[in-house]
Amino acid sequence: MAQTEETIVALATPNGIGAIGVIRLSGPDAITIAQKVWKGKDLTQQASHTLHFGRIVDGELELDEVVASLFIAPRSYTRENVVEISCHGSNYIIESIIKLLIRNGARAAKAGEFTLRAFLNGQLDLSQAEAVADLIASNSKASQQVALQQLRGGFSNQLQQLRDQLVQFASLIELELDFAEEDVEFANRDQLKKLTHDITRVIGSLIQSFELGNAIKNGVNTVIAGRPNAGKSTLLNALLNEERAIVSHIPGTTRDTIEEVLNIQGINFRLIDTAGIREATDTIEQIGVQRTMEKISQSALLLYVYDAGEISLADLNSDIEGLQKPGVTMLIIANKADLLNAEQLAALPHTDKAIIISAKEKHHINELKHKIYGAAVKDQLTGHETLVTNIRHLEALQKTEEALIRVLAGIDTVTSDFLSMDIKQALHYLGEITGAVTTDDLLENIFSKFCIGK
Ligand SMILES: Nc1nc2c(ncn2[C@@H]2O[C@H](COP(=O)(O)OP(=O)(O)OP(=O)(O)O)[C@@H](O)[C@H]2O)c(=O)[nH]1
Ligand SMILES: [Mg+2]
Repeated sequence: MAQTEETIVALATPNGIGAIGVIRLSGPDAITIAQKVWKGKDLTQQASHTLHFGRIVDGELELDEVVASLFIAPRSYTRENVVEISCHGSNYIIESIIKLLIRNGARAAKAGEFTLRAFLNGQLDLSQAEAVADLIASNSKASQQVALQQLRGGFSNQLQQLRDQLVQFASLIELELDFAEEDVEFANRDQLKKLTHDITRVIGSLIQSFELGNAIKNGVNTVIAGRPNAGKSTLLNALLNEERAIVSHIPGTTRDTIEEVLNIQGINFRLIDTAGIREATDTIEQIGVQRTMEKISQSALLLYVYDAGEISLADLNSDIEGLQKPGVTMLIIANKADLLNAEQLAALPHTDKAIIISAKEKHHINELKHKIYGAAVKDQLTGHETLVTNIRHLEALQKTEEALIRVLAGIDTVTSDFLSMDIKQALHYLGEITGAVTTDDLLENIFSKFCIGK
């Protein structure tokens, strides 16, 4: 799909007015094309990794004073010749220079085409290329760290090792196929069993890491729900430390959902304050309650808030039971503790999922934040672990796992040709992650999601 003999051009910085704009050229003719519109030192005679001041000219017309950075193949992001022109960040200047370069032999780059070339030229593997997009999109320390780890190839190396081991076995089994009549076994079945077990275990833990990886990359949907007047909006405000939601003593104050992002230790929690859950008396309220229930089923974390002085233990238990949803972790928050005496406090349920707070007085809000964080991140993050954050990778890993399970099931019973097929399947899906196995559709799908100029 890539025509690497063409030289491509695009703006690498965001559209709009800025102090500077960077126009990137990549391809075999990048330097000669730049030279055609350049007034200054001869760019074709300069060393790699050097900067040059000069003017961009369109015949007699001077367009801008710029700095050109030279990267000579293969020492560049794309492994091709690259020139980056830093010009003044005016839309008019940027457009004029890009048009001029196109008139002189470059072609407008497609979305992600620079990174696609980096991949095709072996600078990055596929999961590393995807990490570039993740890094650009990262909006918290944790998501930046995970993307950087993936970009550096931690994930790829791990997969490559697993693949290498399997390839060895696959070739031994292939050999058996060649000697089918003689009933020989080149591939030791016990060793294969152990290897497949080991690999399946690693794949399994990568699959499990997705829950956290996804939380880090996309944030955690966190719903605050409970009966009217329990103090849900007060709690939202206390967590955000600002008066975001309207609070009043009138039950039914919050009618529509309110969403705000709270960052706890680098992870974004999307807090959703909802309408109180009760028997609705009017249509608007009814819609509000419906919406709350929908939000709960779409969330990963539920902060169930109740007024600790108001509700009976039986009602509490039935609320909790009614709100329990598969895949949704629930924290049980007893609110308005400031109104209770010691005896009442002692009677409240105490479990590791329960906490007693006063939203109004901001008591135990930090403890609650710890619990919220702990519900998403079971173990402390070191920043070096391999976490799967990409759905495409998750699906490929799941298919690998299925194939490996078939290998395990068949090792002692099925013939070499069936075994070989399942091993090849596993290899195929592992290869899809790093790009050892690709199709044009797959690449198109991945790189079209990039921005132009990356
Ligand atoms: N004493 C005390 N009052 C609280 C506390 N938290 C909330 N309140 C009061 O309880 C009332 C209801 O608070 P809200 O935050 O509006 O309750 P809500 O759950 O959002 O209510 P709806 O939106 O109507 O469902 C307000 O008068 C708050 O000031 C608390 O910790 N202690
Ligand atoms: Mg409210």
